[in-house]
Amino acid sequence: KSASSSQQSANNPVSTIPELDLSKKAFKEAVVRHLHSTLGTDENKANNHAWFKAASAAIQELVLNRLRKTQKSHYLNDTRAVHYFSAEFLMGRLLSNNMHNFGLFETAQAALQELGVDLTDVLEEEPDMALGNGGLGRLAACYIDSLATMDYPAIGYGIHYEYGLFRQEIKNGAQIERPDNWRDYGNPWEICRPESIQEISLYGYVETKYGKKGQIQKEWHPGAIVKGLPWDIPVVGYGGKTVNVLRLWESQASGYFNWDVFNAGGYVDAERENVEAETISKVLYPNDETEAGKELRLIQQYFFSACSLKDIIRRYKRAHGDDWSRFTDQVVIQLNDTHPAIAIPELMRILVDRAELDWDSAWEICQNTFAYTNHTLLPEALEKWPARMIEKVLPRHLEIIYEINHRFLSEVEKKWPGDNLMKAKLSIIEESNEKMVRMGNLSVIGAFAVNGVAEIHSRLVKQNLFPEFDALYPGKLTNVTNGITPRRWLKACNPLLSDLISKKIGNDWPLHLSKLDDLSTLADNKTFQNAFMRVKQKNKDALAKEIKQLTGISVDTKAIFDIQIKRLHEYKRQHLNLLHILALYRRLLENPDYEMHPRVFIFGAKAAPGYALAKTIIYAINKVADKINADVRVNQKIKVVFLPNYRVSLAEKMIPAADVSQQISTAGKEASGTGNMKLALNGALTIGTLDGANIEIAEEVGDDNIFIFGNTVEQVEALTARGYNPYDYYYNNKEIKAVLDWLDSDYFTPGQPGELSPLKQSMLDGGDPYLVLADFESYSEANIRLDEAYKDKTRWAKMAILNTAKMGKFTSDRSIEDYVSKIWKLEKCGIE
Ligand code: 8GP
Repeated sequence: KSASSSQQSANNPVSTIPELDLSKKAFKEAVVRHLHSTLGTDENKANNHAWFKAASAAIQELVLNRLRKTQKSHYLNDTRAVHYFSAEFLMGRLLSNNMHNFGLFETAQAALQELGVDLTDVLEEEPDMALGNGGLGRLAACYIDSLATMDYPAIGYGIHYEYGLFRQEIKNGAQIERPDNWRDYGNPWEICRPESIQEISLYGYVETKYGKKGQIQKEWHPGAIVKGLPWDIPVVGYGGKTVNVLRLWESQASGYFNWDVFNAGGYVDAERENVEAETISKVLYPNDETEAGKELRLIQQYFFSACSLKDIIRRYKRAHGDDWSRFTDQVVIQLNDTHPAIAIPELMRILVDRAELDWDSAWEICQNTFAYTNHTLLPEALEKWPARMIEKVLPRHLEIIYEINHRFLSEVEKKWPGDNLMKAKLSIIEESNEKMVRMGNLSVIGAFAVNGVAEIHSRLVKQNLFPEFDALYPGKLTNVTNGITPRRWLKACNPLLSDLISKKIGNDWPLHLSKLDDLSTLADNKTFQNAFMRVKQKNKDALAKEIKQLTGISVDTKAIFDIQIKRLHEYKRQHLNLLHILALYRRLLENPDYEMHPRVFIFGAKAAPGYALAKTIIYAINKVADKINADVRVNQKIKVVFLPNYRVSLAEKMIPAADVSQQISTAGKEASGTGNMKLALNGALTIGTLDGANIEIAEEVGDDNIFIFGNTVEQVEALTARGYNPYDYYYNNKEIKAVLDWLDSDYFTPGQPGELSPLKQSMLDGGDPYLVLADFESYSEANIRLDEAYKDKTRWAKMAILNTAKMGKFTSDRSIEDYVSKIWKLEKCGIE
């Protein structure tokens, strides 16, 4: 077996599509043609950006060819499709990915070389499509990659934000937010589709009328109409056969825009009084895990949900006319968190008010159309909208929500007669001071399936978040563990490791990731260990150059590269990592012979602009970094690096170079994590808590190949139930006390004592809500185990290889197959 597979060249094109010319000659000609005819320049004048545009245009020719074939095939076969509704798609860059998916990367590299151009420089010209915040948005991008790769009919629906997630600069240690103008010089991939414009309504009032048979009819007289202009981003499957679409809506003023009503809303910040309809798709809310609480955000959600529903119904009607009976055979809509949940009452409105179906028939269609994924248990992230705000923006929808709720509460009454507390708990409406609409409850009631994103998370969704719903609707709540696309997160981002793997086990692992398990037999093989660690070393050398260029900091590439990359949030506990760094610093100052392998702590994280403590943590990391990196007493042993503007394309450079992956959230708080999977896939060892998908990673790699520490979910629950007091740890552990007190001094912020005190406060008087102090000691011990393991080169190499080998489960292809078999019930539609 291994003899025949090792004969396959690592770099074989993956794609054999007869009608496409994938030769070097053809690619070269296409690039030059586009340089001349699309960009109006020539080989001598073109800069890297022009080459990027020309190369993208050359690839886009192939993409569009396959897109046409895919769409025709889906149309002729009248396929059932999944419609992935998501307020975020964190796509990153597309050129390298699309080249890889057509099996054209090496060809393109050689072709450009002959033209005197370096592909690496060309790829750097592409801005990230950063239309998302973090995990949820990147997950959506991985899922549409897998859907196309596995030939499933699917379409992603979202918002064409003019500004994606802010660009982060670090000034004197602090985060500064700058606008992200990702489309300044145009986007070579997107296709504008004015022929598919949709119009949606906002504001106004509802008129109650009586129909011919005396039945009550509702008519919504909107106060404003907004146009949605679709932009299509082709999504190329691996192998280039299926090309699906991500359709993103841009808002535009329509002729019918009623400025008076719109302005009376006064919903945008005061300085933007001259508000235009375009505002709706202007910016991505830079919040992760917290609800923005802005009317504009509600309008964004409705805008893209309503445009997408209209688009789906237009397509359905083209094939089935006014016959609604087959709608749920053809259409399934996945709600990526509750952001698009307003689509539920919107579909009811269309069916009842427009199509004039009776309520029960409409509700049956609705309940068989939607499925909902929950991504977080944090109470502050569970969306709620003031009823008054929905009434103003979407008056008819509020009526429909009340009606859904009324009927739902009579179901509750049947199940738990007379139990008013139960009704209050499950009701879509929260009767607080201000009446609120709970989007989570609406989603559970309106969907036929609800899933969490890792085993433990789904269990907690059932046990803690929605236990009564689980009793009321047995079987509705389920799990689909997250996954990541190995095409982007290994094949494309780590070519050296990919080639090494392909040489050993053949080159079809990007499609069948469990084949990586064949590497397990090589984990003890000295030659393979050396080759594997040589690749890691080269990737570390490359990252060290990047670090130098971005921050001016020189790092020892023989040190352990220890990486924590994710959004900045207290529950993710970057400050636990920081406290440990401070502890090491103290140990080294007190005992210069303190035994440890040199280590570089590398961070990447954006904080929500309004999240003060998260910004303080970034500031603290940078201030500590300045001090440690300049302190000759310790800087041969530790360095601290904060890489600014963490994003998909930076992750692609960091992940291949990681020795250690920090996954240290408070148990029960991180729904899944996906960075944990990417890092382990690239041979990094995890130091982590028993939280989210870490638990499943530990099951796959085995306890010997991961550093687990800290309180478990049960222990966290018991500790908080007992009454957790962080001062117990502060007074009982000298090291904890010393490093926390250090934050009050001006040691790290010369002349400015107290700048870091809020961080200390949060962990003492603030109650330490994420149990940093409770886990500190265990974390510190795990770090010692890790350090010892690293000193044994052979042992470490074996562990790293086994991490890569055992990641098969975490391909997003497996997640998609789970969704397909448990929820979506799709069939593949192979394209020629
Ligand atoms: C994230 C979860 O925090 C993470 O554990 C999980 O892996 C990821 O979703 C994908 O399932 N949640 C979010 O990104 C999130 O809730 N973002 C919304 C507030 C925008």
